[in-house]
Amino acid sequence: MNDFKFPADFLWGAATASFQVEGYPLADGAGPSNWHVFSHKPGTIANDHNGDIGAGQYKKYKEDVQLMRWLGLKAYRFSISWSRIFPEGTGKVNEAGLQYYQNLIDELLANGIEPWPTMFHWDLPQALEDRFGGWQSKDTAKAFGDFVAYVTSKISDRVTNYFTVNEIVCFTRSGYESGVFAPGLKLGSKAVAQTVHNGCLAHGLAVQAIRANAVKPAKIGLAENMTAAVPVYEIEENINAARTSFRHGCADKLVPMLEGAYPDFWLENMGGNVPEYTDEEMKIISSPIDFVGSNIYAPTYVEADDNSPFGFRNLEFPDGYPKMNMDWLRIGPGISYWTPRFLKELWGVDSYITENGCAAQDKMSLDGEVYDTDRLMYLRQHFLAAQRAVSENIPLKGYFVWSLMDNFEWSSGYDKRFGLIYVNYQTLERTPKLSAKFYREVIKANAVV
Ligand code: PNW
Repeated sequence: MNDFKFPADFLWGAATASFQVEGYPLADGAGPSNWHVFSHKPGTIANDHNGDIGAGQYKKYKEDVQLMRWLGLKAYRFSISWSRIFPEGTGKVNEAGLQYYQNLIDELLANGIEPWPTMFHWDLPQALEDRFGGWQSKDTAKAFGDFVAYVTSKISDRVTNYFTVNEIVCFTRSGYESGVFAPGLKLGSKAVAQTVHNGCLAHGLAVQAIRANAVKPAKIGLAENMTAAVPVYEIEENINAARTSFRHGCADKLVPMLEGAYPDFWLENMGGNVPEYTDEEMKIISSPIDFVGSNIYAPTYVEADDNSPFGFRNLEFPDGYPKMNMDWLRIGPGISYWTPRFLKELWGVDSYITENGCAAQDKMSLDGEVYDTDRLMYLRQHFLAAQRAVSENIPLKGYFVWSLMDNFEWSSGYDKRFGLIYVNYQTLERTPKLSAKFYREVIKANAVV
């Protein structure tokens, strides 16, 4: 009988990001981030929401750690806001900003929860947008390396695991090409490709900075959102096609990081829009890492196709394909099996699911409970797929649900709720949803219940 068990050391966690949960972005001497500036421009964010309050974690972190403890989390993935610590991006340190993260880390450890910081989750110091054009410039990547070196030297006595950057495509393409995210620019193809390369360079410089400055051996990875390719049905031809599609989707990020070079098909395809880079930078970008984090939400179904140049075809979705409460959030739990499997087959890496979860139309009912059976079933199917992976000895080491609590969902503002814990934005009161009670039992049993 399959009892849907996970390995004893499987790391159950939940994730958030600084700008989305903390609130009070200018408190205690912090400088503005590009997301602070962007979200205060009328018309950029649904309902003109902004991050001024977030979920208020900056003031309520102790209460939130108690909720994590109630859940039984083994690890908390949070991000460190660069402009709280370096208000100008470089130069003078704001001690109070650093102190906040030291307090949070101490509180987590005192409650038996491992801190898993992400060094960059999109909130770039606005000063670096102004001085360098943000991710358009390699100077921003260099400044990131310096920031990471400094923070590592201050927290590495209590931190072992680090994520460098979160979702390169979202802080580069979505910010500088489509302009839906900060800083809201619409640049040409070559300039955009340069931002992506500079994001990879920032990752590599951060890996080196952590290795050089950590006072005890560090484990390092990044959190990436890849094209989560899934064979549309499981015959050998479709599985091979999906693996190729997965690698193609990673061509300008994970491939250079894990193989040391941009792939030929990508260079040919990019033609004159290939970014400026040096051999030295490719060495930095491919600095060895310990694991890959995958942020996976929605599938791309792939079918073998002998008539296409690389033997695969990513399928269109029919209208009416089931979704959660977000345009792009199509339901397809197979990603929690296939992503760790392809990461192993292509590059032999350990992996964590660093984000998975969904937005749902949560309502507090009259009895004070939030019955998010839709989110619960979404998560349950994903856990079953992850369990399939670990049962086949695929090195999937842990799972961070996005998100611990409702928060600022970027351009969608506060109406799209992703949390296990409901936040009343009038009072900042927290209420665990039904999905949180379910997750607590999964963690307790170390099995899908
Ligand atoms: C991730 N897509 O972003 C981020 O890391 C989180 O900060 C965010 O809150 C979460 O997922 C939910 O959106 C994504 O278009 C942004 O497919 C866009 C997509 C996926 C993830």
